[in-house]
Amino acid sequence: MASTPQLHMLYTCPFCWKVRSLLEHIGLEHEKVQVNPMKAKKQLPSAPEWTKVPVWVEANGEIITDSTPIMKHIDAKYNGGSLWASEDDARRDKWLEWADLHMSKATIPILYGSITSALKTTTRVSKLENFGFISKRLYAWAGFPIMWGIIARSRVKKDGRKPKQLWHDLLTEFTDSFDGAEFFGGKAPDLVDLVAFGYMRSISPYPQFSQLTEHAAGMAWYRAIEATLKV
Ligand SMILES: N[C@@H](CCC(=O)N[C@@H](CS)C(=O)NCC(=O)O)C(=O)O
Repeated sequence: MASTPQLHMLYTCPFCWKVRSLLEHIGLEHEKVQVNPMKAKKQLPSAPEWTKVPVWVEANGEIITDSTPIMKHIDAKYNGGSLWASEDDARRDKWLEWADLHMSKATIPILYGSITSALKTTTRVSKLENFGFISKRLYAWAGFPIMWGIIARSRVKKDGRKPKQLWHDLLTEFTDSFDGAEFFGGKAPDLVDLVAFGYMRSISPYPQFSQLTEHAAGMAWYRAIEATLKV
């Protein structure tokens, strides 16, 4: 049995970036298990019931699934629940749902919404993830027409906005909800900040991140959270 908790993850998965951001914010020691994307479904300790990453496994073997419940669990168990605590539960719940609904959907369009960005992203993903020798090459070439042609193009079309505009609108909407404070949580980040930050941070390994850095209020907030991470 492991002596520290484990995070089973894919490097490029936005939901895993949410949990990683919380772990780095509170400085919790843990082991990262980077699964092979081609074998994830079989390898995960939560399989066959739950076949998605991230999966959190406590040292005593307890398994928690789904990124937001994992974050609440970690905050409650290791951080006295202080990031989830709020003076206004309705506001917190509303914006948590907003981030999980809208920010999660904005990552694919910016990474795969045009042929050139899809090609750049899949090449980078094939280097970052723990693929086997053959599947790494296969993914770099076969992944991009699938992600661009099948998934991303229809999402961009449905939304009607350019992926960059979509992100800028989301960052404006989110930072406007701070009512002049530095963070959603006020003077310090709370769990909603870390959820939104995690989605945005999942774009950071790619060149498309430069399109987000042009949003002044969004970047001021992003950099302020980044400064709290203990890595
Ligand atoms: N609601 C889940 C979504 C997780 C998710 O969709 N993860 C993707 C990787 S980014 C995955 O594992 N997909 C595999 C599958 O759907 O079978 C969460 O927030 O953790």
